Amino acid sequence: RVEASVPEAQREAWRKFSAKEFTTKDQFESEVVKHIETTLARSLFNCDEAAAYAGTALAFRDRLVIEWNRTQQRQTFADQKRVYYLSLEFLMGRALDNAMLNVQQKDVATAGLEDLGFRMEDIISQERDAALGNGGLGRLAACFLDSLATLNYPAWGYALRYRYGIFRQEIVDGYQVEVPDYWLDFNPWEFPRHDVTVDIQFYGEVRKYMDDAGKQISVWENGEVVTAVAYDAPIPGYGTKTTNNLRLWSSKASHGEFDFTKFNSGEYEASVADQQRAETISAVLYPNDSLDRGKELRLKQQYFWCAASLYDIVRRFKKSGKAWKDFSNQVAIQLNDTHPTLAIPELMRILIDQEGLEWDEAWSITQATFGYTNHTVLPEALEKWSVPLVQQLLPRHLQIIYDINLQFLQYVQRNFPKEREMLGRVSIIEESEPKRVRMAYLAVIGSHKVNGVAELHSDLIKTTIFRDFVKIYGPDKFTNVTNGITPRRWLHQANPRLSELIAAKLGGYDFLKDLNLLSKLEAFVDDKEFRKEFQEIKYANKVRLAKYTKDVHGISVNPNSLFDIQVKRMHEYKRQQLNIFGVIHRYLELKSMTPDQRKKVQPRVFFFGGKAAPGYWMAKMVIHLINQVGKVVNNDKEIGDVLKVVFLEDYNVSKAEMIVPASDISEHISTAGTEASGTSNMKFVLNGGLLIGTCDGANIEITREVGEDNIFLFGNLSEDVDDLRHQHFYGDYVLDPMLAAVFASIRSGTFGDAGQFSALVDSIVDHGDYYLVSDDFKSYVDTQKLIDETYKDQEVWLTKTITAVSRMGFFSSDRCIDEYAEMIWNVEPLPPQQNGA
Ligand code: T68
Repeated sequence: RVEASVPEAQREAWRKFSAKEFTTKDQFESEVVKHIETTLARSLFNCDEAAAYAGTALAFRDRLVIEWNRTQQRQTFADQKRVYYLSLEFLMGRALDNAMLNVQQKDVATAGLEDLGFRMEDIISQERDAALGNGGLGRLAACFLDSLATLNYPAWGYALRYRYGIFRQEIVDGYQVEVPDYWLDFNPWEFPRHDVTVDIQFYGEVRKYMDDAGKQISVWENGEVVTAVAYDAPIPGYGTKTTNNLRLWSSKASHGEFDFTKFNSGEYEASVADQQRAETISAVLYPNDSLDRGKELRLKQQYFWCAASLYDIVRRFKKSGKAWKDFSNQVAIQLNDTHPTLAIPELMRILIDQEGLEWDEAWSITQATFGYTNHTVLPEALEKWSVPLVQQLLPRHLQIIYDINLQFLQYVQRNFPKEREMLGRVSIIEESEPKRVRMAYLAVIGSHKVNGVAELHSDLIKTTIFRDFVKIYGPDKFTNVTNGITPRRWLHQANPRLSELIAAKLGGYDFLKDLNLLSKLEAFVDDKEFRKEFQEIKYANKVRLAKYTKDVHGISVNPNSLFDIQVKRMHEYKRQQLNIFGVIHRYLELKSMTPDQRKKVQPRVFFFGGKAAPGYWMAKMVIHLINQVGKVVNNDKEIGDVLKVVFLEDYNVSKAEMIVPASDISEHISTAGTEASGTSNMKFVLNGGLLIGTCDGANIEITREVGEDNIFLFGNLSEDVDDLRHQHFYGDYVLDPMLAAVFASIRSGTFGDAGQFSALVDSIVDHGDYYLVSDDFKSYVDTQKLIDETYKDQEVWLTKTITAVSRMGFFSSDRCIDEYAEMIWNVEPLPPQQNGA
């Protein structure tokens, strides 16, 4: 309904009774009690913490929805360019705490809950994580949503509504066991939009015919149809009324509950099976974070999501009544990795087959619309889909991909006539058996900008995987946007006391919106009172992690020890094995000391956490080794508190919020050139911890910002990696002797049956040490020694941590989003009007 068409009397009634946001404690309590008594049908006498959480969440959800409706209306009226962030993963974690802080009503709610007999902490911890992601890539998407809303950009996220998020990890006898994460039992944050559905086709065939004007028309028909249903989640910005939308698609059979023809003819089972097959598409998040497995269901997920999202985006554009040439002035679509690359041929299909545009016009619209972010150079992670599979599932898209490739190769041939070998190298189709579609090349060719996620990484993609494309398109198509993190979740929410201390010094919380203001903290680096409080906060955060470690894992650790933390997905390139070998080395040294010598050693606790992909047996072996080492070391009476090893089970976003603020040192020790950026490195420094790291990913820019004195770098550089690998290949190197001693102790059975770990040891000793553990071992051990020495002078350490915090402004995801907006999307913010309209 257009406003003018509604009679004044009706308008008056709507205005009078329009939903209002609570602003006082009493109003909040009244909302909570109403939800508990009516929505949940409970009472004072059977309201447990779960129900109190539900009531609180529903009260806040109502609040968000009011602003979310207004934001959507405002964005529709403003009619300016919108950003669509396509990501198969959004690792959101918990929503309640974030919502309370972003709308700045946590104090009101804390007081209200207390009146009703509950403690805020207990209520927050009732919520399950929305774990719709694997790791850094998915969490980056979540931080970006927070920044987009906070900076008032008109932006939508699009993903799948997985019934099962990333698996829960249990450790049984030291081994990882995967448990399904069924998280949708109660999810107050989503709104089903049963009226927003899209029918998506798979399989079938392409029929070509000439229309009356003699133009060739392609029709994709006779396929199987699955319906996408939209579920929306509100994304509140911090300290603004802008509330954006995350739209998640769920799959269901296109004919609703049952196929009634089948049902009526007695084929009950078959009709249910159809339904289940359709629902399988959005059933589960693939748990591989850096390996492409090429499974058909994964391709189905990708197309289902791309097609539903594009349909939605195009529908919205068409409502504006604008001409197609304006599409890329209204729409920017960012491809988070290659997972949504099918959106490129899908938009071409819509424009050509359905809207009747000519190829060239469709292609220039498509290129102008898309931007592509690359997150890896690891060859095993680059997506390549088998041509026969694409042919069968998406026959029309394969034709379009071949046409894109043909045009592209002709262009290359014209411009580089002498470089015939280049054609095979840059072709979208890899001439393997079977042939495969190189999705990264399709993404580069179909986008107007390609970015890496840290400076080194953005340089590397230009000299390795996309080298030829830099020559073809020129260097300006490639750019860098160094990753960032949202200070709302990773400082204010995870470390409220530190946030409060900073606010007290800087005269308010403006730094949460402009993180560069942190630089003003440096003036307080010698302020005695400030230093004391800063140190007390770190200690309290360590005490909290120590308590958790005792309660959950039964391991006592002393919070006065140096807390050393490595939490991230388990992967050989991230080198948790280097860390645990370092721990074993330390243990062997301690065992060779006299008790008096041992007393002088800086006590340390090594915390590990992270999931291994279920089929990645080497990563699982490292988990097992860590647990075996822990078992031996933690029970060694001679060692006591001087060394402890803890594997924190089921690392996830909400646990990160507790773990990150508790570190003295965290480890970011990937083989140089392999970690695109890393983002937890930024979180740890922002929370007053220092890093030990290689010259890799964003570690390099963190060093530039905080200064070389405030970080512990070690190891070989990325430019040396090729040569070193060569030397291993030709047997032209010596295994580091300290590492040899570590292996000898593993082989002698110190940590249980040595056979269990032989593949891990052999990969280094006999199979080329691809990740250069031996080459970096000495430098790593020496640097850990330096850390022990430095930590002994707590005043020096404290100065380093405070200085580093004050220099972290650059790593806010707000800075990233402004860079994307300016360099890639060309979109402007749409701030809410002061009068609330
Ligand atoms: C990470 N990638 C990078 N991938 O490893 C990390 N992959 O260096 C970077 O900081 C981060 O992205 C953000 O840019 C991932 O997390 C995945 O999770 C993934 C998931 C599915 C398929 C492939």
